[in-house]
Amino acid sequence: MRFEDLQEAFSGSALGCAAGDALGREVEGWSHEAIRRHFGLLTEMQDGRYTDDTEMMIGLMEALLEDREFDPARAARRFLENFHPWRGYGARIYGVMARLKQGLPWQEVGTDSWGNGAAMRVAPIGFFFFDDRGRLKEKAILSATITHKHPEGVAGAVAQALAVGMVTERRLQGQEIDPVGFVREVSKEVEGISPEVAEELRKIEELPHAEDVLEGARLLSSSFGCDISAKGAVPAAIGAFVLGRGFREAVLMAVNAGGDTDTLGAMAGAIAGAYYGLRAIPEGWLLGLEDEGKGKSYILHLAEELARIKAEG
Ligand code: F2R
Ligand code: MG
Ligand code: MG
Repeated sequence: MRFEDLQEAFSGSALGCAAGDALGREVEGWSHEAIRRHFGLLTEMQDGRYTDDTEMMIGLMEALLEDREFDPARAARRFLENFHPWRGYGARIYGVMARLKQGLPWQEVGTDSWGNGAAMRVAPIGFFFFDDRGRLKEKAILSATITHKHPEGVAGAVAQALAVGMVTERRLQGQEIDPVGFVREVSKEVEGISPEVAEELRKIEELPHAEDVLEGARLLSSSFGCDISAKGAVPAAIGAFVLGRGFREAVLMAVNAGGDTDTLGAMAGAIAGAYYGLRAIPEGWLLGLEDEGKGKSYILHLAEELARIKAEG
């Protein structure tokens, strides 16, 4: 596999996640109607700051660079090292971090959470293991259970990782996505972990065509929970990728759907970024993204290093 091709997909996914996260941050928790009333259509990010979604994704990329087989103990250590509460974390994650700080092993710090936090950060597992579905699933489950032990929290992470992995594979093979087949495959793979999440995913097949971004956002908002749960958010994000024609449309549909907007943007951005590539991310969004410390240059560097490892085999 050519480094340049892998780099375009891996960087697109990682920075796509950060851009979607930063775009949605300002309106996290707002309803679709409230965003529409205030902005018409929200298209520009405020200050380019990302949230917990990207901070934890960075931890997974760092852990993969330390050990390409993925070691959950290293990932948990990175989550704690990178933890900035002001980025806005799920309520249960503060307890997870406190237990890690006390020195508890990673197997003992998580909760029975069905939140979308394991899915929002999982993109690197998806693109790094895109060529081995068995390992992709195994590592997505391992990475989820550090914090999320409820089957719906785990299934959401597996579905999101699979979506990223499958589109990465299609892109690298130069093949187009068949949306119905793609959704069926993802849904089938998670049926055994959570039939409830699998059922929500199948709803994507029933979505009508959206004329424009606002129509797509409205459809997502009325069809899915779009909330802090894995079951409500992951199908909406995958739905945004399926409905959107290109990276920008997919992310705008996700964010303007309302609800858990930073997370919907992060997940739709990670899938669309892997499929359409780094070059498809609007220049203005990339320019606006924070760059000091572990900002966009650092994320780009991590994605490039992962692509280099993959290219070397
Ligand atoms: N937390 C936020 N945003 C709110 C604060 C941001 C605000 N703008 C600020 O600046 O302060 N966003 C982030 O949280 C979501 C991911 O959450 P995660 O990682 O899944 O956390 P957690 O705590 O495990 O689950 C989330 C909540 O879901 C409910 N819940 C989960 N499992 C439950 C169960 N078994 N029983 C009952 N409730 C359960 C709880 O309320 C959890 O706290 C993303 O949106 C990310 O952006
Ligand atoms: Mg967040
Ligand atoms: Mg969120």
